Amino acid sequence: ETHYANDNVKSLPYNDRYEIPQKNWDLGNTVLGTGNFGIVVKGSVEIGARKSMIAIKTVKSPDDIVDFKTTLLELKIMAHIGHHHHIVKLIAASTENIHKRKILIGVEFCANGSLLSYMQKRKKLFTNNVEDGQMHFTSMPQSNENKLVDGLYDNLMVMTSDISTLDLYKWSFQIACGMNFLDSKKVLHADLAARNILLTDDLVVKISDFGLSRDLFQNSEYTKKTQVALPWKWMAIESLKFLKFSTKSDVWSYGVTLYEVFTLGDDPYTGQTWTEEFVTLLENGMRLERPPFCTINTYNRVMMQCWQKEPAERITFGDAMSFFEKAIGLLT
Ligand code: ACK
Repeated sequence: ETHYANDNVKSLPYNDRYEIPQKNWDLGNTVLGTGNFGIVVKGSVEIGARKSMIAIKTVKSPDDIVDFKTTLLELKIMAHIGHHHHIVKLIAASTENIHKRKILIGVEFCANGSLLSYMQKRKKLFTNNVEDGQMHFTSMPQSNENKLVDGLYDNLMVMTSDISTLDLYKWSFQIACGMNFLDSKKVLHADLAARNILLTDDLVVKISDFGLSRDLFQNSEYTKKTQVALPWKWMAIESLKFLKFSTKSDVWSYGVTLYEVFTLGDDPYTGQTWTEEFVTLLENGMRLERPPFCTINTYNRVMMQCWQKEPAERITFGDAMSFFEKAIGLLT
């Protein structure tokens, strides 16, 4: 069985090259969001002579051991894996007040927020190039730059920028790249979903909120706390049944994330509520249907292959990268 960095939180050494003294941090009052374990605020940090705008993640409630452990694990893993273009970049960290269970994690600011909220806002401004499950080349998708509306709506440029099928394929590719990198570093994500993917101002995907450990899922404190929040719609059969997590269960979640991407942020299995029956349905072959904005090919060769019952039969992130690289090549 593969050993993942997520499993030995205690033995994973803390790489302190990102440490910046607390006095150099400026935590703003703008709360960007609240996750399961952390709070994210907009702020800045001074490194040398340079002040950078960043997003700062802190422990949600320091009294809660699960919040603390999860945040610390995320920091340790981020500092351990180094940089990748499609993983949110760690800029600064502070563990000065770790004895008070306070941690600061400073990451690059992603102006377009989460991929999920971005897509949901753009639903009305979408150029679809897929019809009857086929790509239509007659109406070639245009890049975002060309789609900016000028004239009357000059000052609404960003709001009126359109997205097209091409963007969905690019994001699918970029998410696979980031996940392939995590895989190569033996790190599990364990909570891959569009809500945990960020978008920069130039619409580049950055995977974030990783570092959940199998340990935590097995921890009764965690299960108690997140009974409602458990990402069951994104979880593989073996994760639901045995709390078994692996790169292959991340691949399953990637498939569900693709469903979100190709529906522009629809809730998977809409209307379903959690019951044990859900696992049985999956075991009997129930799967998400093909979203309208991806081709039959994409659905059959990638999404459905992420949801093979047998983990070993699922595709790899490398396979998904090759597939989408080719698809984008055909689109551009
Ligand atoms: O969609 P949003 O506005 O963008 O809501 C979520 C929220 O915090 C909870 O995660 C936002 N957020 C998280 N990290 C960042 C970041 N590095 N840059 C910008 N926004 C962020 C996210």
